[in-house]
Amino acid sequence: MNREHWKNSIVYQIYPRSYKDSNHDGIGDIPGIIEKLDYVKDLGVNVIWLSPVYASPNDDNGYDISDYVSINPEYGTMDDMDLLIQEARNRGIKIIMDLVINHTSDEHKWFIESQKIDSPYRDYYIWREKPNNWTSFFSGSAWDKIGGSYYLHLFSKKQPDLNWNNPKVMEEIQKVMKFWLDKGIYGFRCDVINVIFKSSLANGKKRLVLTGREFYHSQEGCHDILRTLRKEVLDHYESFTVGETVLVNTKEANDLILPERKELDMVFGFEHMEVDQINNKWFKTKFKPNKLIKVLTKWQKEVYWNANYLSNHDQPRALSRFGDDKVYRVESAKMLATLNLTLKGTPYIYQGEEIGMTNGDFKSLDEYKDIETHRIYALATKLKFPKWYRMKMIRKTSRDNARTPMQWSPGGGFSSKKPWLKMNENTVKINVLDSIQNSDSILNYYKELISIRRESDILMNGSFEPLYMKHGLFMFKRVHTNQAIISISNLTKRAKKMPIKFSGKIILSNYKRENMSDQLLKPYESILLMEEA
Ligand code: ISL
Ligand code: CA
Repeated sequence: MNREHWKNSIVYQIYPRSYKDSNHDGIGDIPGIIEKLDYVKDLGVNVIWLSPVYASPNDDNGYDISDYVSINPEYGTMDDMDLLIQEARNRGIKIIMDLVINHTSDEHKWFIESQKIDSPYRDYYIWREKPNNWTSFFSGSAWDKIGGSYYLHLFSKKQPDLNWNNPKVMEEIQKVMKFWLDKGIYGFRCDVINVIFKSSLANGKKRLVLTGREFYHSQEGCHDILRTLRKEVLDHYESFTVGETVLVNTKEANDLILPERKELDMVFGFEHMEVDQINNKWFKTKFKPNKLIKVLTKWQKEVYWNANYLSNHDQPRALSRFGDDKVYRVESAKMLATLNLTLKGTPYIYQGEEIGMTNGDFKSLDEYKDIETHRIYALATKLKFPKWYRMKMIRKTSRDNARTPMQWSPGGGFSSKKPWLKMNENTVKINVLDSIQNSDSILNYYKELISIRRESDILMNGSFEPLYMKHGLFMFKRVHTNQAIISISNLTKRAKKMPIKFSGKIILSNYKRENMSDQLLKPYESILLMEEA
């Protein structure tokens, strides 16, 4: 089996809580996903990344797992999960699941047991008599107290960190991974995988965000763990892994994915997700296309194999952030799609991106459900930021922007009940039903682009050669066996003169351009050209 079979995949991320509700409780579920598998199949993707459906008290929407080998009843049963895997396979679609092993829920039996000093589970977690100065990803101290001791939680206090210095934790997680791989899943998206090993619990250098990160960010111990998981588990299955690796640069990314390292297969970097902020994501700046183009080019040139994404369940929707969700919504959504699917690497599409869904239209704080959003709002209140500024912070950056229910029809079509999170009112004009019937829709453009991508050796395996990256224009060439496809994108709302004269056959255009004689690129225009040999 060609170990790198995953290179030719196109992955579609489903956030189960917001995809489709089948039992009228306003919450998305597994039978709902099964109902929509034909839609996913028609899109043309061949892998689904399923965000967590494990047993969880939902403090962090399932990224707080209370039992790795059972299903949250809100999402269905283990039989439903087995059926989903089978029904997906019947359609040529594989499933990767979210492996969240930096922490469990505080309601996991291991953690409940570990609260007893002399329990054999005590060292499954990180307990101390007094906290150090580390801070959480969700703001505030990374420690909370139970009984007379403190435990570490890099995320919420209901997400206690596992102690990866303890070989028993390695044993337990290997069992969990085998349980799911034996069920026929195709691998894992590994949650915050490069922070799981803590090399010291000493006080960290005081920082505005993530004090203490020098002791857990991409430590050597983490590489050892990944090599062991690969050797003892993953290499015995047809599988792949994509790591979610916060804060990594291109070298640290390669140190996790180069084949000879035998650790992960690819990683989600964040550098391109940080081009419109000052020091942290809650302080957004005006988006400058050239910054995004520069970072994407750097990762294309320096990283062995990229996991290309512009949206996910943690990020504001790319269309609202990097495109134009008002005037040029359709054109800019198609341009961003072309960009993401013609870069070198494995493309990831987030649910709703394929129909041009936008950020949420929340009007008040109580409409937000994300724990991180509420903690940041509380901190900003404590810091006496004015209310209008606090609301602006969360309107721009809250993870709930990406978690609004999937818009299946003008009336919503997600649930017959009030959804767990407010559906965007623009479902009346942005929805799957209308998109299917409209030949010029973003959805039909995605389908065409995905089929071009899946049939093109050049786009799957070709080199990346930057051609032009100025004034908001991004042009690059993909070359394979002396054939070349040129990807041209205007990331701005202004028409721009083509800086290079191209010739060749147009294979895709978001303005249905016939030829290259018109040397003016329209606002958010994208063109895919097969260069004459
Ligand atoms: O949004 C983020 C990136 O800027 C971070 O706030 C995010 O929490 C971080 O990247 C880690 O994300 C992952 O782990 C978290 C969970 O809340 C996120 O949903 C998950 O993607 C803890 O499990
Ligand atoms: Ca439901």
